[in-house]
Amino acid sequence: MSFERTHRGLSLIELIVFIVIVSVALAGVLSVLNLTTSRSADPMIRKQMLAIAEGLMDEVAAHPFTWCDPDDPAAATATSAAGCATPEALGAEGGESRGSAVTPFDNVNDYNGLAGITTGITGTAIPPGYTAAISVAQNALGPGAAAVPAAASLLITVTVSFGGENLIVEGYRTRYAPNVLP
Ligand SMILES: [Ca+2]
Ligand SMILES: [Ca+2]
Repeated sequence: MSFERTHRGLSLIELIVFIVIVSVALAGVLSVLNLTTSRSADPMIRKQMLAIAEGLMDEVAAHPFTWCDPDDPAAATATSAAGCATPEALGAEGGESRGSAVTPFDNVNDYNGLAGITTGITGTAIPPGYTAAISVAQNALGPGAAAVPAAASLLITVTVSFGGENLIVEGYRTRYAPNVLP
């Protein structure tokens, strides 16, 4: 047995072949990584959209859900829309607008149809490029006989957009305390 033969190192040719094979393999792996990154949504943008949507959802759901407009004297006593001089209907009542100092939105349903939102709950601007829209609709909640009827359950849908991307958050508000005013 020859000592030189069993312990000889790599030849230059073998080394070059090794480097070429590793380079080709690495290029393949990197190109897959590149493709995955470029086609996945930017996580920062998604997180920002979610934060905006959740903030708006909290703002809407924190409002009263009464039969009468809360400005109506019967708002705290009416047990149906028939008992109101100004019943609460889907959408804003006359003169109401979001964040108004005089006649602000005063019910969950007033937010229905609000679009092009660029401010958060505190009135401060949300980051540029993001916009939001809100819809509110009667929607029965729960299965069969146990369902909360549509008249006592509102589905709130907040849609936040950035570029061509939309993120939708849905939540329910039920009439658990119809006559309670803030
Ligand atoms: Ca109202
Ligand atoms: Ca309304």
